[in-house]
Amino acid sequence: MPLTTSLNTNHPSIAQSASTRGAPDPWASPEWVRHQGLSEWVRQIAELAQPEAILWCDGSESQNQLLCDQMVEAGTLRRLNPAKRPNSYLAWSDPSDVARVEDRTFICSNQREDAGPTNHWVAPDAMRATLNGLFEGCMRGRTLYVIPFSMGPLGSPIAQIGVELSDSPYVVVNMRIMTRMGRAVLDQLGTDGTFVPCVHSVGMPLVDAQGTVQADVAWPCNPTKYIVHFPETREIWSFGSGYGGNALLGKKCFALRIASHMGRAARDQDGMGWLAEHMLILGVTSPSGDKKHIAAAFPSACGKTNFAMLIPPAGFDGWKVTTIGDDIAWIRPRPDPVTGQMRLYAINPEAGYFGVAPGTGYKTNPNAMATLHANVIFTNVALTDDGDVWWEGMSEEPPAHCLDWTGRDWTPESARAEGRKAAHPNARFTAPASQCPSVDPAWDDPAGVAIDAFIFGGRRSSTVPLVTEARDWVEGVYMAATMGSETTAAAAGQQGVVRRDPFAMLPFCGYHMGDYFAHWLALGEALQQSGSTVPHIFCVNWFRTDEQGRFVWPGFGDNMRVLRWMFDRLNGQSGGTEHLFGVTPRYEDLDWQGLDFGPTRYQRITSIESAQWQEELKLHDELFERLAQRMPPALRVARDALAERLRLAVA
Ligand code: TSX
Ligand code: MN
Repeated sequence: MPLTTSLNTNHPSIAQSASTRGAPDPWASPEWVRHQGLSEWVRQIAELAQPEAILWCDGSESQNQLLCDQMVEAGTLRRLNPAKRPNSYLAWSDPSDVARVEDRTFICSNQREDAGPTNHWVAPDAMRATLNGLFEGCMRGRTLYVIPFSMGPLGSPIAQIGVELSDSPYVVVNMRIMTRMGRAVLDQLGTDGTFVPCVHSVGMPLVDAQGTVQADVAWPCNPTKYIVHFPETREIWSFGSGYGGNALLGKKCFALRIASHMGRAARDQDGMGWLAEHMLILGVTSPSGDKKHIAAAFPSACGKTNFAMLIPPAGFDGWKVTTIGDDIAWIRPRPDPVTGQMRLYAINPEAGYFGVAPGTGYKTNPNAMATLHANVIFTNVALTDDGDVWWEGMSEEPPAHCLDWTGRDWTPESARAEGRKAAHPNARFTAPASQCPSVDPAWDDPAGVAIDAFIFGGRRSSTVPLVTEARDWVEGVYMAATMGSETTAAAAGQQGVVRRDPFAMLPFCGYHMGDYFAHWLALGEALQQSGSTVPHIFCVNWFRTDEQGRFVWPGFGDNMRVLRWMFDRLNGQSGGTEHLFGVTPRYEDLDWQGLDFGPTRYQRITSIESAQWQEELKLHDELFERLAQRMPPALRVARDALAERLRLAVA
């Protein structure tokens, strides 16, 4: 049956499909499914994709075990040595299906301008026609899995429900770790609740149109890939990839692209709206028990997960960092139950970590390593001879022999000779958040945690100082809007190119980036109008280098020194010096206990060079030019004020 209308089940135009009366219905939903709109939508997609069977995922241990066993049988998963890594599995993907495909990612808003110049856009009708063609019969010979999931604690006022239909059992078992998944979600949804429909296929049917049966492969996928979002009707369609952000549709597609649009649209209803951000959330507790919550945005390759699980260094006895989330934050204004003041409450919409494995090690992130002790799905890491996993950066000593992520023999010698990595650089772990030793007691609290500060960071070898506090909300939004990060491509010459990634949201915003800046400004304005204080905003840079290209700041646990300065600033208890674009601690404003780091080195990572900032401003202007049509005037004012301070500094 061709699909001619929006597939949003909440839309009144959805067609009721005819079921055969009397005859047993192979596609009937189980009795515990009480949402008729959901049942009808599942049937409609099944009629299009023509799977051999439909399986409703209930989230149970037994069903999960069955799927894992089937995938082991099929060669999709390898069971790891239960003595080393209990209840854990390894998947090796097709070598062509290893990362998100930004070139194939589309925001199909009704109006092209609403997607903005930084998103790929296709007219919704044209895209629906394309998708109908691709999805017709695409699940022949496979099982269609119905995956009900909640982004956020079940029943939280900030949470949202989605249902993903997928022909990939790998997706099912990953979604079970990354979200609250299963029957309890449908109980929450009731008979007429709202959900975001997500349709996913690996795009490799096992039976062709003539009925000829094909053998399956360990990692089915299709060279043609589409990752499609319809923001106005709140639907997601994904075709051709089984990998991470392309296939686990609750994460980047829903929790960032669709949810960012939802949060912005909600402003038209309640005057404030909410935020869906590419941010970790952490708690900092002082020795006296005072606690603050901080949300932080970093582009990829800046160590976001490491920062979320930071362990304070020696000399910080009694200080504690706890993890609420490592990748995404949903943030909503609500009155503080005690003071009545509006505050921003954040939840982590996810239930697990889908983290980059290479670079995660016992030295750089012991909390992550402990999280990975059991119940993990690894993807594209190496398999050791004793049935465990390994990747570059996990330990100083590589195994003498292993199978690399493509299944070939790998030794340290072959690596040196051929420059071949054991793990793919984008290899991943999927692990339950609850297993993290630093997990915050409130990580699962439906109410969320009240945010006291935002941090924006990037990887910059020069120009941007270790830490700067914005003097007000607009200055902070300007910092976030202009943040950039240097590329870390291994190829010589490519390294060190600054790429703008405003709010670390460039690939993840479901609408025009200029409108997104305006939403942040409006929310801050509304909070302040209501008599509330807004969170402080900081920008950080752990990555300044010396003349030899060596990192000057030790980073990792020592970033606690910066966190402590922020903590004290929030209490009005630490000093700093004002400069071109904010306030930076003087040497004596940081706690140096336990670290030998003198004022001369400190100067290297906090100096502000006017010549560098003149170049930097030109790069800001390039971004603003690109977004010119919808650039909020307040950010232009902030830009001009910075330019004027720079002019005075040079003069
Ligand atoms: O994650 C990182 N963080 C945040 C940690 C809480 N990384 C890893 C790179 C990103 C994936 C960092 N790398 C950090 C950092 O703060 N800083 C650096 C740079 C650096 C690299 C190696 C050293 C020091 C700094 N090594 C030694 O000093 C021995
Ligand atoms: Mn991310």
